[in-house]
Amino acid sequence: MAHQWQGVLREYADRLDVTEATPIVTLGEGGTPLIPAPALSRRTGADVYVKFEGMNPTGSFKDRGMTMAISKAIEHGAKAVICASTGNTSASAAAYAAHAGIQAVVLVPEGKIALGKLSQAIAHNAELLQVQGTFDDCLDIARELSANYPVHLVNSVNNDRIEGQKTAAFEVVEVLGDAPDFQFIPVGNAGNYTAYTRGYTEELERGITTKLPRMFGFQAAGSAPIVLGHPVKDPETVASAIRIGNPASWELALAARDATNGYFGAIDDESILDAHRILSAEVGIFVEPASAISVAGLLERSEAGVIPAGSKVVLTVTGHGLKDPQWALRVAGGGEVTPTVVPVDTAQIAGVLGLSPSGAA
Ligand code: AN7
Repeated sequence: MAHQWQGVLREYADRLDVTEATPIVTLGEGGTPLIPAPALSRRTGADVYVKFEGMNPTGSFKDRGMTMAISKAIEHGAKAVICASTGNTSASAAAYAAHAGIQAVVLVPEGKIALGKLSQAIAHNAELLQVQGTFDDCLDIARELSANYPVHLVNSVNNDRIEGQKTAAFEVVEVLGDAPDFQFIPVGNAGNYTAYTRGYTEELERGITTKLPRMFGFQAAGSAPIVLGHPVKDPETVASAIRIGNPASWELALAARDATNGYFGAIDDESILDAHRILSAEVGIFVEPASAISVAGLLERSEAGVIPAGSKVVLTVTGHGLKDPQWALRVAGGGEVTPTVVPVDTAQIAGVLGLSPSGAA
């Protein structure tokens, strides 16, 4: 029988706070591919791999943390969970709560989350409220509700989320045999940046690896509080997943940066969409805009001369392109792709394709 991946709580039971008393709620998350990206290696002179987290059950890395957060919530007797979300956390919370048979409540900024993610939360029967404010407003309210009402908070301020998410670093190390030289990652609340740093640090402490990767995190230019050094009141970017003005794990992320000789940078929206096109067209991996910022960050840092030739580089791409697909139809500089319409006529279609007959048979 083929081996079936057991989900991160079972696969890494010895590395997580999971006991006999923990009811394991899993959809088989983790075990995602680490894909060599020769096109990006050629562009940068580095040895580049893409950790494709869109391959998780709900299409984002959030599932690694959600299996842990929902399992622990139920262990503690929770009957309902709550989160604020730019979309992916709510999709994941809704799916895992549905699987466990408990209620999920999700607060999202009105009109600001991708349709695929909204559809997921609704499909999985979450109580979804669109708040007339930003993600940061939603998180403040979710924290207040969880402090005063019987709803268990599953945002990444809950350490169980970070614990589950650190398993992605374990998987990278298993495949590469050591930590990479650089780990590139999108940053919103900086929970995942914190989680990868924790995972790599634990591997070093266990003597499995010889070094920590330099943790390179990227925010969208219109939503770059960590880079600017102050909260952003009205964050704006096409990368709706990381439209976050006051990151919850800000302090932890600065400590992680300092511990790894890391870096935080900002990338403008056009460069994010350019990187999205490169990753789609040259590597064959379809991601949502927030995830493409890892690629944009590598190209920008490579151009700046910071990435030595031959460096081992891992780009984590956090969410699937099918969640927010319309960006693929945008042409660089503006305008939309409209596929050519043709009649049911082989010769005409060959003509449109510029094909000449391949000769007599
Ligand atoms: C695709 O869903 O915050 O820096 O509420 O969906 O750990 O916040 C999503 C974040 C990167 C940033 N890429 O991760 C939410 C939410 C994608 C994301 C991030 C998010 P963090």
